Amino acid sequence: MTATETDVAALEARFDAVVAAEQRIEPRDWMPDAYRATLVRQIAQHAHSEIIGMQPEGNWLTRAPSLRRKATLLAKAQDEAGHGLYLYAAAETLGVDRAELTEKLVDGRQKYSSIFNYPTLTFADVGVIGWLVDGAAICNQVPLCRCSYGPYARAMVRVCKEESFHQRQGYELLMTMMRGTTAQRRMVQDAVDRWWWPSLMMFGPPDDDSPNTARSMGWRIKRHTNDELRQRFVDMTVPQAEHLGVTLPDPALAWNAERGSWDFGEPDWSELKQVIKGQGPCNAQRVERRRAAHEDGAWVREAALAYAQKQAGQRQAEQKRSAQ
Ligand code: BYC
Repeated sequence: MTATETDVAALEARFDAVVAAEQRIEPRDWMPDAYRATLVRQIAQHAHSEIIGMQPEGNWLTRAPSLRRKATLLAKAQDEAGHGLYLYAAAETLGVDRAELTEKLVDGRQKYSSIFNYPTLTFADVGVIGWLVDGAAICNQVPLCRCSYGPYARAMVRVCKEESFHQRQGYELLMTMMRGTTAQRRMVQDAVDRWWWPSLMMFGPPDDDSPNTARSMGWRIKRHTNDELRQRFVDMTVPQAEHLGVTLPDPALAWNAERGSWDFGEPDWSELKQVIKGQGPCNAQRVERRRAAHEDGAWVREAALAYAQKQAGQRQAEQKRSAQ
């Protein structure tokens, strides 16, 4: 072994020991290149999902049925912008630049969650996104608070607290509609019928078709497989659906006393593949809208940069004066 090989072996051993001891890897620590690349991939996708995820709900901001509903929806969308920012900041600790990540998103070189490629046809969709989509996000993200990479794990703590509020506002909205007219109840059921299967697909492909899971679990980035989290979500959601008075659109849904869990049907995995490939109902529109917003915002970024440079120049001049 050369001296360099010995050094790398020692660094690897330390990295493995930190991960095995459930401690955190921090930005300045040595990490394998593939671990860094996996984190950049997942955190960037996650950040993009938060930002693109504002679009389906944003569609209803100008048409919310009351001032209270509008204020709540605005606050939720603002939280999502905040989540995107924490996550881009976490990705930057790995040595990538957020401008470059945004370029990759709008060029179709990086992904975002499949769920945001479905249209929001009625106001009930706003409630169902809160209940099911944020509910699925919570199941997926609570374990990420124990992810081995410190900045990602810490960002997730606050994100999860806010997602819990989002889920409750969605459920409360749906409860209100279910207490309303027959037309409102139908609207809720229709939204549940359209969002149920895409929500199950948020957890990713089935375990036997998930190329990244085994390695990500070995590194303790992911703490559970896609299928484990999907099952957890179904078990959590079925009683909530009963309480709400809606039917989940799956004839195979049945309590399995032996497993102590709900059996459920197979999502249409070919649909997930199509949506991930960019061929879902709203992919083109979502990316185009993101590109336009990025271009429209160029002047804000330029102004902020010019202001920061001016401030830095003034600070330097002051330091020079006080040193004289
Ligand atoms: N959509 O080997 P796999 C939110 C990709 S935002 C698109 O299982 P992995 C919210 C996957 O990336 C919620 N792509 O991958 C915001 C991989 O492709 P690449 C966003 C998907 O990474 C606003 C390939 O398929 N949450 O909550 O081990 C309003 C094979 O998959 C999807 C996160 O981002 C999908 N559904 O597991 C309301 C959570 N599934 O990159 C709510 C963080 C899979 O190899 N991310 N792919 O080309 C994760 O936990 C994991 O990355 C996943 C996938 C479970 C999503």
